[in-house]
Amino acid sequence: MTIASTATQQKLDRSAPVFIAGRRGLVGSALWRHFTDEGFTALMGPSSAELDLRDRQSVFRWFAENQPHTVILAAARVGGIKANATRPTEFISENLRIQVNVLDAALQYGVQRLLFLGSSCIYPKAAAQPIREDALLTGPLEETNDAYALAKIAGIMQVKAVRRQHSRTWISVMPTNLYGPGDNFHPEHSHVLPSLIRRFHQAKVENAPEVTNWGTGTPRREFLHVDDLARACLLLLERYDSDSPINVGTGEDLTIRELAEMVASVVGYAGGLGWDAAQSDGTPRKLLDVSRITALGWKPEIGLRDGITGTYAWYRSKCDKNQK
Ligand code: GFB
Repeated sequence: MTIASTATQQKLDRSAPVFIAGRRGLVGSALWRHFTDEGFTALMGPSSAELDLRDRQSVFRWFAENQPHTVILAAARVGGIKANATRPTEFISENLRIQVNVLDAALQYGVQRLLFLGSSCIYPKAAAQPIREDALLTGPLEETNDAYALAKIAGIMQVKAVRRQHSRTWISVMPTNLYGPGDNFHPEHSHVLPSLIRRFHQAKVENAPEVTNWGTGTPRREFLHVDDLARACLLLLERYDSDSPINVGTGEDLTIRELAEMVASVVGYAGGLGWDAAQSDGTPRKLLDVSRITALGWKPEIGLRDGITGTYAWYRSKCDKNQK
């Protein structure tokens, strides 16, 4: 697949209304911080209580009243491996409804620039590593998150269909596993990095001799700080225009065991590490090929250890506040 024609140069008007759907989430809040720092003065981000994106009528009414110029669709039902594996019905149904409502309304109300966020789990389980964008739909998906992945693939297809039929500059962006301040630290439903931060912190406070993590510790994952993703999103809105989704990651991965050791060291937990192999490992490896986005001039700025240190500080500040 050629990428020669995908680079574009269209600076966004900083005073035009930009709708960040999912503004309270991990990604949406990072987008809000970055776009504010970059001088955007008309950001819009109703909470889910103010606007339920699963409700088609409310979404159309909101677009009619607010007329956004640009849309970033960062709203989704998300979760870690266990949430995905045990709640596939909600993951497919809610994500499809959110996407179809927002994309249909954006089409009807003339939104020219739109960025749809997916996930690296859209690629086949056995995709060659690092995973290139053209691996999409070349093989079966990882079973623990196939419902979520299929919803995201449907979103990519809808973006592509609108581009083809209505000539809008809409794009799809596929980030690797994300983390950072504002993450969900739920012990069962969250992703691995916030789970480990919470578990090691608790073990340190309670002087626990050992901590047990899920799976074998052998799967490999790539982790991107959400502030690096936010920078990538603005750059892509201004510089990328193609039917193909584009990957965003660091290009480096590590085993879950290595990640656990790093989190334990940042938190200051000195006890032992155990593994519960009865829990799913999920996909064995999921490293993205990031040559397309790096060719556009973006690279990650926050190293994993520094990113975990900042995220742990954020978690501590929330814990301390809740205890007061
Ligand atoms: O972050 P995670 O849930 O997401 O799990 P996935 C990554 C790996 O960490 C798996 C292991 O091998 C887990 O078994 N792990 C070890 C843990 N301890 C824990 C723990 O305490 N909590 C969690 N959550 N994992 C998700 C997908 O897959 O990644 C989503 O289900 C989405 O669809 C998301 O794509 C980014 O990378 O396995």
